[in-house]
Amino acid sequence: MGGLTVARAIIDQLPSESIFYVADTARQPYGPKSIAQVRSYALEVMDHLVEHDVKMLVIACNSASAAVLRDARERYDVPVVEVIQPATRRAVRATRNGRVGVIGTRATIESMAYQDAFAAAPDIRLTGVAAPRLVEFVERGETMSDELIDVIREYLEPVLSDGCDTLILGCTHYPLLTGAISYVAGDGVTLVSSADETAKDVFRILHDRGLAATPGTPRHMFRTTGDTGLFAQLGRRFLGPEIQAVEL
Ligand code: DGN
Repeated sequence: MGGLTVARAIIDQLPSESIFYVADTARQPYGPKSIAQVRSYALEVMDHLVEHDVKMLVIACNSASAAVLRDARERYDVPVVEVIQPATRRAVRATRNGRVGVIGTRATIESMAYQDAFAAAPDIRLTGVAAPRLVEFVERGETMSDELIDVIREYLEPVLSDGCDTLILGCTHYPLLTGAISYVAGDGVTLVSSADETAKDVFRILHDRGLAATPGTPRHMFRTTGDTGLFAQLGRRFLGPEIQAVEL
């Protein structure tokens, strides 16, 4: 489901592009699963997309990006964009004091994928916190409550006590909690959304490689491996009205 925040950002930034989206809701959540398990699920979904002749693959999930990025770039001929590098680049530019926090699922944080991504910026100190409960809040539509604020406060404690001035929302569900996270983190902390930064990468690569669509009306297609009714209902919250016009 979280990938829909990335789809939203791509639709906003590249309104002529058509998206073929696969939501692996039958096997979600990826976050608590082992990296090996997430890797095999994600490669299966990407193989399916490539069979449908997509011109680019976007891994719209931090947990899946952490699990398959290296393999995916070798396995497919089309460009592969993931969500970790774009967010890292933005955070490196945004921080003024060299202290960056990242919150994500257990799979993402334990994979150390963000630590690897920041290896090229050794002066930056990274504080990573697994925040598994936040996905549950988003999926039940609870984006503003005292309980949510308390949970976020607890997760952000190490980030704030380390003096981080920049925080990566390292899970594609979290853009829907921007209000609550920003309320707890305060104005002094810049939030970096992996969804927005990934869409900028998609734009850059399509433009630079001459792969952009000609202006026109896009045709999006959304598929789910799970329950279509539930996907459509939750999808409206994640993506907005476009989900109504799609084939499920
Ligand atoms: N939104 C996914 C991510 O970016 O890692 C995790 C979703 C999940 O665990 N359901």
